Amino acid sequence: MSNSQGELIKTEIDNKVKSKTRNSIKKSILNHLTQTLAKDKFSATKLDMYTSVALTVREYLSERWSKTQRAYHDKQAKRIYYLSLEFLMGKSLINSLVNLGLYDEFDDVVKEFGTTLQEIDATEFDAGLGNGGLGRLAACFLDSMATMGLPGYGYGIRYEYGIFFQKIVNGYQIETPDPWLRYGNPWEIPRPELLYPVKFYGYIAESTDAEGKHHCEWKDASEVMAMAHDISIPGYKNNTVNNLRLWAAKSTREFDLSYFNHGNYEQAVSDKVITENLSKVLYPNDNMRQGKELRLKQEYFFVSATLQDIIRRYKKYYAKDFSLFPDKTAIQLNDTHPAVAIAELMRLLIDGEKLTWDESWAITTKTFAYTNHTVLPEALEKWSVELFAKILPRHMQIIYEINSRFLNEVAKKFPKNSDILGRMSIIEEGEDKKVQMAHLAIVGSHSVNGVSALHSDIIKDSLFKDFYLMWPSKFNNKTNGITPRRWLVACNPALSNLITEAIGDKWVKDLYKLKELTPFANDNSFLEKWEKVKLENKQRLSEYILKANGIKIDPESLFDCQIKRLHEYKRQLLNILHAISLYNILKENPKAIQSKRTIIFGGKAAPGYHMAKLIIKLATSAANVINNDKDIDGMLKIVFLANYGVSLAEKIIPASNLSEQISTAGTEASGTGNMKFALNGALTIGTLDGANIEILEEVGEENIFIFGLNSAEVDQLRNKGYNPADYYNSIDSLKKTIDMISSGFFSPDEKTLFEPIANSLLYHDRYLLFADYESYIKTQRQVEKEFSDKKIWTKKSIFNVAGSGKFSSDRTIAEYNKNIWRLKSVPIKMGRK
Ligand code: NBX
Ligand code: IMP
Repeated sequence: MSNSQGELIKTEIDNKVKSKTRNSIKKSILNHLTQTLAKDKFSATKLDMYTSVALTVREYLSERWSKTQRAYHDKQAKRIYYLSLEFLMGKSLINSLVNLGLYDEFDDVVKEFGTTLQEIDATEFDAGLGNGGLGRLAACFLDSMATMGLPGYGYGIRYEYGIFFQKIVNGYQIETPDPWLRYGNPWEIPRPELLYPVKFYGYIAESTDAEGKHHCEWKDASEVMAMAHDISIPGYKNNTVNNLRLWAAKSTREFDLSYFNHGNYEQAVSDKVITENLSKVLYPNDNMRQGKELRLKQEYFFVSATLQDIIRRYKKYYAKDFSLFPDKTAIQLNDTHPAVAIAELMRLLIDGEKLTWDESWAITTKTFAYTNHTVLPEALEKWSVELFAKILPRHMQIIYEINSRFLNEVAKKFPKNSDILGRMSIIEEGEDKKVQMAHLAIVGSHSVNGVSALHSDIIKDSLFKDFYLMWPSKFNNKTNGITPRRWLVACNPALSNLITEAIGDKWVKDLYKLKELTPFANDNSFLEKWEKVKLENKQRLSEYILKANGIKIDPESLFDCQIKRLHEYKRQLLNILHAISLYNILKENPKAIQSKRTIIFGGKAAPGYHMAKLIIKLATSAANVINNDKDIDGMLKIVFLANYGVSLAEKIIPASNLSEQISTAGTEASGTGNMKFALNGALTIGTLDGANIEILEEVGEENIFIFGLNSAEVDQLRNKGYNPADYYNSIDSLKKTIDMISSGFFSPDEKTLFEPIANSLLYHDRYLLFADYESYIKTQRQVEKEFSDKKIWTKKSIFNVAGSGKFSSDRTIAEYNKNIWRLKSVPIKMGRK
């Protein structure tokens, strides 16, 4: 048999299998429409179609899920538990199909039903169970763990309401609730049998038994039940399906009954509602402490249920022998939000399993690892001791004991240094004593990591310097990453196909392979195809913008995007200052610049963060004035896209030319949006902050626009004494811009509206916008010049994609696994059951 005959036979077999798969997909969708939902062709809605398709996809997932979970049990594999208050999953349909390798088959079948996957996808709600980077990182990590065949579990809260919907009304942000579960969630499987009690309040009764052993009992506590809901996490074409387990609060039956027995039915019902409020809503603050009682209860609720579940799984094989626990269990804390787990594991081992303090502490510290995501002081979690002791009396005792033993060690290590004890204590002394959760997390973990090289250095050199001196080997870096499955294959199919045509498809699992694109930058026909893909993506986004905002933009213009949470340190204001100064230049001469520009903003402000909300109003107000000014000949447009989230990012990023990553150096721990843009062929304009530094290293300085002070220079300037007024007085265009803002040029009906913004810059400028202003403006002129040469820009776009290999979350997870978790991957074979 010749080679080509062999190929033919193989193709024929493939086609037969595919057609069989198509038939069974079609049968299953029909079955769900008619049997599960009791609909017919007269009554089926779009939602019914979506639900039927999703339930069909779920069948493929479920089979693999069971196989995977069984394999982990059979191998008694070591597991990694990723504990996070946030999982920003976005939509599941397309991603599941891509990872299952069934996209084309489903695409064909749904066409027979007179619809398309894109149309069905539009019906799905985002699972918006997170604020921003930290929550999305958790979602990317789950995808990578599954793709690498690692026994990874996500554990979190099944919030009934995710991050709020943002509407823009009259230029202002308005928040409305996100009822993502209203029409059911075909991706989750409720597990009513998996139910754990979680206690709050009450007091600790201490006693000593006949043998002289000390016992603590938690009495008079109120109890809430945690009920599991499971969500499948498919790996990319490898049959692995891991689990994301989210807990919902349920009231206990006894609780209801005690009132009921006394005839107080109404009270019973109202208490049930109050209890179940625990998992009602995600706190919408990112990088800002709030200190609310309900938040601390959420943290403990999910931690306690999770540890009970982990211990149940462990005990199945090892009963009461906990000596192997750290060899079978790794727990990664996604920031300090789940750090109470350290005290909870101690409690479960000491009070529950009757282990000694020393045994329990050895197990605990070998099990936990902590990831820090911020250096902003206002974001570091601290809980008042009073509140903590009220809600978790036993944990407060345990934390005091951990602290006292820890401080003894510190005193031994640093004798004659009394200041250091106060600085390192887990308890911050003062009128209102506080539990410093980061200190607890560091003391109770064997690994502490930052999320980019610079950030990890800052942690060692300043934020946690004392701890680093005490335990240098605990500290390490794990530069963040993103999953190329969602952030290229699924969101940018045209570019993804073009890349695969050029270099094959191995890059999807081995992103460093993108380097092989480099020589194609010299291939003119490839450059044309690349440019065409980008233009078509921009045309699609332009249509969306016209529909959403009623603004007509030129798809050929430079798409300049800043999409991220609204925060002063991220400096959306610096971008606005540039827009206004560019407007002033164009007002004098519309031909003064070389490229037409569309500035696109997207991002939510925390509902209580007034300055961030005012910045949104300034962006929309400036957009109104500038977009409607005939004098500038359409050379500049500004668009604020409402309700930025995972799904909107998937639309914007493939259409972007320029990625704005302009935080004050030393403030953005890493950034991951920066990586998504580079992977989709946008060039970055950015400061030497977070992972921007590593993007620069990977793509080369000719292919990125770096400006502004570096983090050492920022420190120096602050130490020297920074005076923003000096810049205002000496830079004409800056002065003019600030004066326009403060004098009401953009708010003619409310002249003083933006004064607080101008004043905060003039008199404080905590994030040094003025210091970086000139460098930023100058670099933006360079951007326009380079964008005007299509060929050079396209080459640089290719070099950005070619240099993005490092930023796969597969690489990040491989590093976590090699240095911290040390798990073996477990291959899953399908075939006969
Ligand atoms: O975590 C973000 C950082 O700001 C980014 O630089 C980093 O890339 C990303 C992933 O490592 N932090 C973040 O998103 N924080 C929060 O969303 C947050 C949420 C709740 C909270 C504090 C912070 N209480
Ligand atoms: P868990 O890991 O104990 O939460 O169980 C999750 C799934 O793993 C179960 O629904 C079973 O499909 C599978 N499983 C549980 N226990 C065993 C076992 O002892 N051997 C093989 N598979 C198991």
